[in-house]
Amino acid sequence: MKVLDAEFVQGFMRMATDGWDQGWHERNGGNLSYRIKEEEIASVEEELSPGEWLEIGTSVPELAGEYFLVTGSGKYMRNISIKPEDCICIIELDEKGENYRICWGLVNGGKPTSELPSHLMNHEVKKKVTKGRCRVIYHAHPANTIALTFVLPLEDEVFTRELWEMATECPVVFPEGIGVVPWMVPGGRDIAVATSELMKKYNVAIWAHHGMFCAGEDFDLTFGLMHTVEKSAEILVKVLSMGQGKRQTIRPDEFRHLAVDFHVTLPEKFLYEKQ
Ligand code: 2HA
Ligand code: ZN
Repeated sequence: MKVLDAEFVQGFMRMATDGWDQGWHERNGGNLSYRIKEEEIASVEEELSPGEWLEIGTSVPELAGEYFLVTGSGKYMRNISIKPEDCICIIELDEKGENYRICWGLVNGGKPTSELPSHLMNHEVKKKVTKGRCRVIYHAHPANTIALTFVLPLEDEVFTRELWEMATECPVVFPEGIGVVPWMVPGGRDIAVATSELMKKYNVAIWAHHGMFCAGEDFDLTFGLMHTVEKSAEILVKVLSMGQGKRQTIRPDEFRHLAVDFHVTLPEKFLYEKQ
C-alpha cells in the first residue's frame, strides 16, 4: 500500500487540518506524532527507504525499534493535507532508542518536529502506563488555555478544578486532572522530562505561556481532549472577562455525585474547599 493511502496517515492528516481550522496552529506552531502499529508499518513497507541515523537528543529505550509518523520541524499544519510528503515523515528508532532515521516523507529535506524529545518521552511514559494503548501525542497553541496561564496560579489543582467547573463534561473527559509546566525553554530535553513526568498521571500538560500537550489512544480521543480543555478555557476566559466573578458554580459535593453516576474517580486533591 502507498503510505498516503493508509488509514493512519489519513487520520493524521485530518487531525492536522482540524487543528488548523480551530486556529491552534499559527505559522509553524504545534506538532503531532503517532506511534505506528506493527501491521500498519508492514502494510506500507514497499515505500520505506531509510536514511542515515541521527540523534534524538534524549534516550527512550522503551520505544526501541518502533516507527512514528511525525510532523516536520518548521512545517505548517495548514499545508499537511496539501503536501503531506513535504511536511510529515515516518521515522524508525534504533535498538537503543537513542537515534532515529527518516524512512519516508520530508522529500524536500528537513527534520522531524523540534519537540521530538517531548513527543518521544511522552510516548515512552504513556506506552508504559497504558499498556501500549496510547498512540497519539499532540501539541498545539490554543489561545484561551494560554491566556489562563497569565492569570491562574500555575498549579495542577487550580487548573484542573477551574476547568472542571466550566463544563459538566470536563470531569468525565479528564477525571485524572491536568498538569501544568512552568515556563521553560521549548524544544529540549528539560521540558521533555518535566512534561513526561506529568504524563505519568495525566493526559494533558499545559505549558505556561506556550500551549498544551495531549495524549490519547487514537486521533479522535486526543483531538477531542484538546478541544474539550480549550472549550472549557474559553468559557472561563469569558466568565473572568465579565468581571463580576462566578455567582454560582459546580461545588465539590456535586462533583462527587457526578463521579458516582458517571463511574469516574475524581481525586480529592482537586475538590478542595475554596475561601
Ligand atoms: O513551532 O510549537 O513548540 C513548533 C512548536 C514548538
Ligand atoms: Zn509550541
